[in-house]
Amino acid sequence: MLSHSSSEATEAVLQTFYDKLEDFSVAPLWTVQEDVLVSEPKSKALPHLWRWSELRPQAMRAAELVGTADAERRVLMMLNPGLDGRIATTNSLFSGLQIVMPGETARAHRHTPAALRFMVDSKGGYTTVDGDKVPMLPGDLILTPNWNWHDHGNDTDSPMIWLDGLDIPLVRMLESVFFEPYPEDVQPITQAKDFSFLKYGAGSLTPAWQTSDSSHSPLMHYPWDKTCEALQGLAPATEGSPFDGVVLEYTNPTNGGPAFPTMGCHVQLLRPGESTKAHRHTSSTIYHSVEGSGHTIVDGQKLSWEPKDVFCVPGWTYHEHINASDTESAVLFSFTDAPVLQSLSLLREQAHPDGHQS
Ligand code: 1HN
Repeated sequence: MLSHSSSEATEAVLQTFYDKLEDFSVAPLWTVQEDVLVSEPKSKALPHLWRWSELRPQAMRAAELVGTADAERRVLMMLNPGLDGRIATTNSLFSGLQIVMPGETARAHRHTPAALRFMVDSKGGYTTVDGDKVPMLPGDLILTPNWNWHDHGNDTDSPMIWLDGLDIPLVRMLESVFFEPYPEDVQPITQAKDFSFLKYGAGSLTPAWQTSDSSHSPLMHYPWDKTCEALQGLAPATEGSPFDGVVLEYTNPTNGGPAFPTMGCHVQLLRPGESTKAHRHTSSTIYHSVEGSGHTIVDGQKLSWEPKDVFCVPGWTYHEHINASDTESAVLFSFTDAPVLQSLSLLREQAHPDGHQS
């Protein structure tokens, strides 16, 4: 008859054996089994909020001290306080605040991590993405996909400041980072201005003479006026999601998929006084409040946001949003690693059993 056997060795004998195993670059699974096969994930990343009122002066100070000739990119990285100095805002996502001063350029380069830019403060300026000069006004979302050449320029008289979002912690973990500087500081413009928007920006009217098979959205520019119009038009007509209010995804216009294979982008409107139900999902999210004030309760912790603040929700943490104003709508932009989890069959979502956290 087969049966489970019990251990006979003493602690001392076991320890000697475990020490000996190190000589062969092996280790017993059974002593760490509970750290590996956890009943559910527990992110090391902490819920955290970065205040615009604190970060903007630091970005301006960085611009006084460091030129774009010396810094490839003048970015203040938002490092999660739970991740021991890792270049990461959540386990898999990165966010930073980038500043380009009047007259400056940030030279052309390309890399395998994909990047998004959400414009926070500017009177204009641009990013050129593979020869397409994309204008950048506040609230605009700009994509610079994996291995696309990109350089930034400020041809206005006021600073440009934006939120950078990258999948760099994931790409580093997969040991797939490649980087290449462009041979010149600035790449040539080879397309009509804002070409991807001309070609794909009409949403449900897409070019019929060719098919797009790229893994990322071919649209590099989602201008704020369109986003705003969509939100304002829809909000009075629908309840939206119980967890996110009126939430829209920035989709690939050719197939309805996410902006990137590694990152999805959303914008959501919370009506005056609206408070959502709590849920959690294995994907992590970085939020930026575009307008309005409110709070998000993450794992029982209240993060109070003002316009232009940034905060993160680690994976598998309950979260719910509250618009604190009785008169104004609040709008949150966010990006998530959900497309990665989705494509690997690892995306799980769960509503809070009581609707709200206590
Ligand atoms: C990068 O290349 C940019 O191209 C922005 O503007 C932020 C953060 C980490 C690594 C590379 C950019 C970045 C970055």
